[in-house]
Amino acid sequence: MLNNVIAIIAISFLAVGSLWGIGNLLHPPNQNKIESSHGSILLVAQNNAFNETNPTIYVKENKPTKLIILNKDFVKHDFISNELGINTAYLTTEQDFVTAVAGHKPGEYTYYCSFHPQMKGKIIISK
Ligand SMILES: [Cu+2]
Repeated sequence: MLNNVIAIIAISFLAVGSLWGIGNLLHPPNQNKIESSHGSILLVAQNNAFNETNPTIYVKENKPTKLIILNKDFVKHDFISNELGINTAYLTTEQDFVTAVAGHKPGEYTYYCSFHPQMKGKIIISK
């Protein structure tokens, strides 16, 4: 009897585990994209990248989205989007800066760190 219970529990775990695995295969977690959660976006500058992948930031037009830049590196970083008028000035280790992404015109914009040319990505404003 006890063996049966253990077997049922083991099979349940296997079933849940494989469903979870299949789910991830069908809907792979998208690493290179960031959407606002709870109305704000956190970008961590570390190892000369924003959130490891310099993700594309998605926001809605006419909806200011809070953007927090946090420097977790030992070197200075900044965050600039010329077209959207964002410039944090340089941030030192553990320094953060809160700003907003706001746009009235749907389109594709760019962001970058002026110290590290490889730290650059896109901001997409959609309707
Ligand atoms: Cu940088």
